[in-house]
Order: sequence, then structure tokens, then C-alpha cells
Amino acid sequence: NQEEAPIYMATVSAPTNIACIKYWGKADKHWNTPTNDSVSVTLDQSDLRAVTTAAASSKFTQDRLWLNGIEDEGAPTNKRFRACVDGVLKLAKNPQKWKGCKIHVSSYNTFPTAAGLASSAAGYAALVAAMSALVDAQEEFPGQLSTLARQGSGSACRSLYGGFVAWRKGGEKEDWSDSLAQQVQDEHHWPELRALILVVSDAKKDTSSTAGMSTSVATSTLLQHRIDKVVPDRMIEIEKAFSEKDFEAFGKVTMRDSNQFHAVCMDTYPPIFYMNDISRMVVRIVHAYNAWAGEIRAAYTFDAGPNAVLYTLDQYVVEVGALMKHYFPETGAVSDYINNAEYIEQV
Ligand code: 2P0
Repeated sequence: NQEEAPIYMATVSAPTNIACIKYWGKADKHWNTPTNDSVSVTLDQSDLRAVTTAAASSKFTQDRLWLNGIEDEGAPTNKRFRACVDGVLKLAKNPQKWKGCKIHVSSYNTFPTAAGLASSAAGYAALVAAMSALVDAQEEFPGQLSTLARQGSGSACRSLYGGFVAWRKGGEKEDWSDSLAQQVQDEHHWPELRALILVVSDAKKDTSSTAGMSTSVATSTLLQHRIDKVVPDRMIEIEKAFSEKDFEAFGKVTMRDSNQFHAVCMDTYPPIFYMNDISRMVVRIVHAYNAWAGEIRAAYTFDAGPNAVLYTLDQYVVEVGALMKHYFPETGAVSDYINNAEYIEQV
């Protein structure tokens, strides 16, 4: 009796992550794999999260998705959604149990979508994690779930782990199963590290990451130089800095990589502008502040939007927050996030 068929459900939340070495450029569009390694801090304790419920039942007649309460009719046939949902179903502990079931997913973002605060990262990580919790997925190798999240959105693969997380670009295996996330240090390693988010604008960005990357790969000569000559050394340097809790080295590489990513955007033809006048003021203030301090106490980084993320240490978080409030009293909230909590918590 279909009326009495059970509905199975799981709810998880996943945090966003902010890259220190940026992912920009796809090597394989079908598998959604990158032209270079990247590494990010997962904002485990922040409320920049996606909260997602996945439900399965044989009484559902079709797969459905709701985003912030509004149904996305195209989702069931969307390649990204399918890769995550079908990919996790294949790893179910008891595949028989889900035969004949349809999937309903409801996801809420706790922050502005598409404003360059990595909403797709949290969203697809939460989708994979919710599906995984629902069907008790069993990885065949470490990081396999991250290869599914990666097919949802590249940066999402890094949100499946806490702490400092690298995305190894892979490419040795034909099916790109080696393009996956790897935890470099866990969320307990550097509790003094803090992230401040300066919301410059919550408007939707005008060039999507996918479209922007494609144009950059096709036109930017700086991007190829970055892939070949810059990122490999920076990955080694920043993983060492993070592991040794060397904020000076960590901050410097982070700022330089953000600057190079935006230089690649400028080198793209036609050029892409994600930073705005306020973003550039933040850069100048941070450099002036560090020069005054005689050391690097704050490091900025900008993704595909004008919002600033400032990394700093516990002992300077009040100072840095006050500095930003002083210069930008009208500009959104300066929110402070600690990143030393658990990875993907069940709610
Ligand atoms: C990153 N960004 O490493 C970089 C820095 C933006 C700038 O990952 O096409 O939304 O879904 O794989 O992951 C944004 O790209 O792109 C991004 P898709 P995604 O965080």
C-alpha cells in the first residue's frame, strides 16, 4: 500500500569555505575538474551554511528540489543535481532499499546566494552529505564523496571536510576519480585563526564562475603561467605555513593569490571585474594596517564577487573588526566567524 510507504529523511548542514589558493579554470568540463590545485579554510562554525533535508519514498512520484522554499522545476534533469544524487545512491549500503524510491530535497542558504560567498560550495556539499546520511553511503576510497560534490560545484568538494582542505586536481585516472578533496589539517589544528566577512554587496554577481572560467581559459595567457609556474609552489608554501601556524607566510600567500586570481580576471578578454572600489579600499587599508603593525596581522581574499574575507588571529580580531567598522560604518555587517568546530554537523 503506497499510502503507508515510509518516508526516510536526513538533515545536515554544511558550511562554506574560502579559498586561499583559488580554483579558476576547468580542465574537463564534463567531470568538472580544475586546471590547478586549490586549498581553502572551511568556516565550520560560521552561519554561512546550507541546511539540507533529503527524503526518499516509494510514494513520491518524481524527484524534486526546493531552494529556499521555492521549487526548482529544472533540477531533476540538471546534470549537477543528478551527478550528486545518483552518485550517492550508487554508494548506498543497502541499494535494494532505495529501488523504486524518488528523492525530495529541500535546501536553505543562510546567506546571500551568488554574491561570491561560495553558496554553491555549501549547497552541493550539503546535498551530498544529506544524501549520504540518508542512504548510509559507503565510500570505496577516501574522498569519493568529494568527487561527487565536485561534480555539483567544484569548490563544494572542499566543504566536506573541516580545517584546511586541498582539492587535488587529479588527471592520472581516466574517470578523474583522483580529482578530490584532501584534509591538510583538521579543524582543531589552528583555533586562533579567524575569518571576518565584510559584506560589500549582496547583489547577484554578473559573471557566473562557470562562464568566467571558460572565458579565462580561452583568453588569458596569465592563467597558463599561473597554472604552470605559480600555483604548484604556492600550494607547498601555504600547506607548510598552515601546518606551522605561520600567519605571516599564510597571510602573504593568501593575499598574493587573491591578487593573481583577480589579475587573471582582468587579463581575460573581455575582462571580468569582481572587485569594486570598496574592495580595493579594503586592500589598501589592510596593507596600511600591516605596515603600521610591522607584521602581517590581517590578510584579505576576494572570490568571484566584491565581498572581502579577512583572515586574522584571535588576538587581533577586535582591532581588525574596529578598523573595518571605522572605515565602513555603513557597509553591511562585519561578521566574525571562528573556524574550529566540527565538520558537517547533523542537525
Ligand atoms: C574557489 N571560486 O577556489 C574559487 C575562487 C571563485 C573564486 O570556486 O563551475 O562555484 O560550480 O565548479 O566552484 C567558484 O567556482 O564553480 C570558485 P563551478 P565554483 O573557491
